[in-house]
Amino acid sequence: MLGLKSLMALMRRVLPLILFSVSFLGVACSRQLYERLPRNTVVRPPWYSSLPSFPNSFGFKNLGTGYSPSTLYLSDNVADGGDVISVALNGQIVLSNFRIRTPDNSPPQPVTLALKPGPNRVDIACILDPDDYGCTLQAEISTSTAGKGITTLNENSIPQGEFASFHIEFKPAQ
Ligand SMILES: [Ca+2]
Repeated sequence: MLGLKSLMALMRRVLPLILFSVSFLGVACSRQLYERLPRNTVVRPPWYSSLPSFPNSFGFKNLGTGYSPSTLYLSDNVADGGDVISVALNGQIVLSNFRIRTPDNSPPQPVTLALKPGPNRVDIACILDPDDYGCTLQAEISTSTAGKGITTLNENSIPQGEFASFHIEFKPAQ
């Protein structure tokens, strides 16, 4: 039978070896995991697309993104006059009868966009324009939070009952 003393002596000799093996295996595993990570993790920022503008762009620029879904952040661009809008993506309503606010009054309204590769049509309808200056808004496309993307605004206000259109071009990032 092994005495307690000799058992302790054995452990003293064997334990460092066990610890070393475990830590070596750990390093080897995480190294292996690291090797399998994709090499390219650069996030492609959104851009202004060179697609032709719609006749009813009302001054909106076309936008481009490498990611779907991307988020469109919407705010009132001029006075907080009570503009109410609806937004459609490729003919499907994604935001209905929403009252936009200026950035100092409220954080921008996020709208998640599931995009198809190529051009995607965004229609913004001016449902209500209480101050009669038309609907004036800014739309920021971002792949993360508001303030990290690029913004377009309609230079010409959209009269109540009309809608403005622009493209979001989706080119999947590699
Ligand atoms: Ca207005």
